[in-house]
Amino acid sequence: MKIDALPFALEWDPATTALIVIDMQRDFIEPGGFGATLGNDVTLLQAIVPATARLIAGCRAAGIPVIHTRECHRPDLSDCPPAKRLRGSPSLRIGDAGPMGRVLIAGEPGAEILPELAPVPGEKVIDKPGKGAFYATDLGTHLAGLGIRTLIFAGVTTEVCVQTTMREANDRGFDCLLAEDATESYFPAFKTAAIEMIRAQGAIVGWTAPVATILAAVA
Ligand code: C5J
Repeated sequence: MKIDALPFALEWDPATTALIVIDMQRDFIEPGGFGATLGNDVTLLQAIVPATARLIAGCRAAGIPVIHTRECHRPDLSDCPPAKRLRGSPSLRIGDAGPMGRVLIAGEPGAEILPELAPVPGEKVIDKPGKGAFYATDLGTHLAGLGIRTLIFAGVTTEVCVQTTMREANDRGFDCLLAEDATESYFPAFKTAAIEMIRAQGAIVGWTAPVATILAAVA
């Protein structure tokens, strides 16, 4: 099968495809979380929730596995490098108590996925300490077990955790397709640049397409 993506049509097989939804957590999308403590306008990210929900629903209906990731750390911070925690001047650091519990800590309300996009029973949820979802997780083993070769990506933020994971996946031999309107950045220019980078040089990292196009191909 082919999907009408950029920079050229992507050949794919729904039977060997999974959707990865990156870090659609309250900590990045709601006020008072990790994203906001860094000084970002989190309302920008809220706009992609409906398109992301449609993409998830379409993939579920087509039997395409949906995998969710959460960027978060253990309560004792043993998996959080000091360089990550101490960098910059956020209003709250990782592990500090905030309005949604301890910032970016597993099990706290802020680390949860938005209720509108919540995993259903049986869907894989990967807690990751890094920006890339392959680093220090069992994602690679899980995908190998499913026989997955193509990955559709959605989530936040485009140029940080989404693009990092796409690059990790690309280096591991997966074909990667980014859903353009189901990903967002706190910096619109960075989203535009990331999309251009991904599909430049003959899809050097992967392909991009709107959710509607992906859903038409999936149906
Ligand atoms: C960031 C992410 N931006 N999920 N995390 O720190 O992109």
